[in-house]
Amino acid sequence: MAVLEQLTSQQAIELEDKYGAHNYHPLPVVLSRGEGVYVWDVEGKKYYDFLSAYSAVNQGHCHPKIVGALKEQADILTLTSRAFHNDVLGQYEKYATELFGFDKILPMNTGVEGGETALKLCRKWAYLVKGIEQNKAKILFAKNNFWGRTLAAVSSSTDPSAYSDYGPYLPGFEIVDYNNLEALEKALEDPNVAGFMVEPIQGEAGVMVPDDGYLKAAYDLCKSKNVLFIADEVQTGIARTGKMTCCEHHGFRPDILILGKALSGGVFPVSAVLADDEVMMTIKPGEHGSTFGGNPLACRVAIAALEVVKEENLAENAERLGHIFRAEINSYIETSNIVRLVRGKGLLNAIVINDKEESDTAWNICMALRDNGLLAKPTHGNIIRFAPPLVMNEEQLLECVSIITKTLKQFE
Ligand code: IF1
Repeated sequence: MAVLEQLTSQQAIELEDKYGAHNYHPLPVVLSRGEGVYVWDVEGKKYYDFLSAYSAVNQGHCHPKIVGALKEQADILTLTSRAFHNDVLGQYEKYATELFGFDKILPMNTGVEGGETALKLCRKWAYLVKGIEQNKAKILFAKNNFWGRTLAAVSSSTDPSAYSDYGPYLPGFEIVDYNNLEALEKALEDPNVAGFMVEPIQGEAGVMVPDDGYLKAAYDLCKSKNVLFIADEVQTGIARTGKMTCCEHHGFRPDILILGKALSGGVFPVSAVLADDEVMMTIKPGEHGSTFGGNPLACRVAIAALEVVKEENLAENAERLGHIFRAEINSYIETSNIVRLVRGKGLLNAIVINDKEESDTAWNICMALRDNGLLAKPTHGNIIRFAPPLVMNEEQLLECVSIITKTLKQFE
């Protein structure tokens, strides 16, 4: 077995700095262990994890049932490729399609591959079913969307740090304002529009929750124009917002559902696209795929990860604790001027710091939170996202609230 050296935080950071690409700017903390809602750094200091690997570890770090499934399957069969069948894939497909209520599922690995798959399905459907002229199909995206790092994803991005110097960009994409039904209705007048891909809550944009009724009305508008509503629930899915999917809050089922992150409990990359036959059956053998997608290890892990969400009532817990969290932070805001507002749904929340977007206050607050035993990360300068694992209990949440308010007081 490969033996790892015992490193100090300083040594680990220096190694990454010297040998790794500089495509991230992590908070300076080096983690070496996780369990449930906690992580520990290499010096043994314990923290509450309030990022959950960007909502991938909703079930908590190293959940014994999920890791147990991983270990058991790892000794039996890990990968066959889709050139052959395996005895886990079909069972996973049955379980997941019944759970989410779709005819079929297409398994991939990362979230962005889920997005790519959804867009390919949408274009196939546009030409083979809707009857749009070849190469004319358009797909709408919301301003400030984030769905990953591929060339297609950055081609639809409105964030210069995501798209700059990566051109030329993929054509056939159009941007509409988020949370703006008039803008969507106008864009839908174009008969070549095939789909609208949207996050039910925009994560990277700073946990932007749209107005009540926006999502359902957007879905209805799409239906009236025979346009596919593609829900990117890579971050909002798997109980994060208080229901299995965020769309469930609004009483509709998208035409295409993209899941990732917590679909594996954060054990390794597992993503999926769900749709009914009219859409899914437009892709024929050989027209899309992935070496690792649908591998037996992933399927075993995903079944376990979804079972944990059900067995431990994580959606209900996220809903209940989310209300408590926002109420507690709101009562703090009444007595303070450092936080402008708190927003979110379930346990996907963010606070907006009362300072300029370019200021480093949010970063400094996250450094102080780290020192006080809680890990969170700023997004867009003055916004801090708070997304703990959903296995948290009320007592732990209240302790976290007191760490957060105590820390914020240092900045008043
Ligand atoms: C990074 C944020 C989160 C996503 C939605 C698809 C994907 C993501 C809605 C792609 C990925 C990430 C990736 C991560 C940062 C991150 C993020 F900070 F940008 F906003 F989660 F909050 N759809 N989100 O949020 O999934 O291919 O990465 O598996 O470092 O890029 P992926």
